[in-house]
Amino acid sequence: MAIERTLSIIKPDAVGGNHIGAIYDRFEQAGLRIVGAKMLQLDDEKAGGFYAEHAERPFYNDLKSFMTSGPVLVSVLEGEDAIAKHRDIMGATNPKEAAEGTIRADFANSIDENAVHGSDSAQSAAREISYFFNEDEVCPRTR
Ligand code: RTP
Ligand code: MG
Repeated sequence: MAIERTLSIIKPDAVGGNHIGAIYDRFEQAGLRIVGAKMLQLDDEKAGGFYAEHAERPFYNDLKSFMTSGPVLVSVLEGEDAIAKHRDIMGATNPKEAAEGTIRADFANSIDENAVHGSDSAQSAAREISYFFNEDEVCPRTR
């Protein structure tokens, strides 16, 4: 299995709920390494550009409002099969449909405020990592 990188966001509801440590623990327990991290207050333009693929969807404005409602923690996670592994431990978009023990089942309240984001493909991961991080802000592990 290939070593991959994926972009993770702990969304404003989970940052506000004080769940950063619990969610990072899930990543590390799953064998994912945090190789980049920063806390950001997004504005409408930065959140909108990130979710540009959803610009025509009815929930786009609500999604931007939510994502700018408080700080987010953006991280680059690295590990074997990291993109799919991260999506697995996040759980389904709608927490009501998320499998038991997943991050969204345990920390999200609704489909609109669902605690975390994870890249959904290698192509998205590459775009999303470079959207938030310069190359020198991602630190490969040396030990
Ligand atoms: P994300 O991008 O945030 O990781 O979530 P996802 O891949 O599981 O879901 P996606 O289809 O990319 O949708 C992005 C975010 O938009 C909101 N959404 N609302 N009301 C709806 O039908 C609906 N569908 C999507 C969710 O908050 C989702 O996380
Ligand atoms: Mg998505």
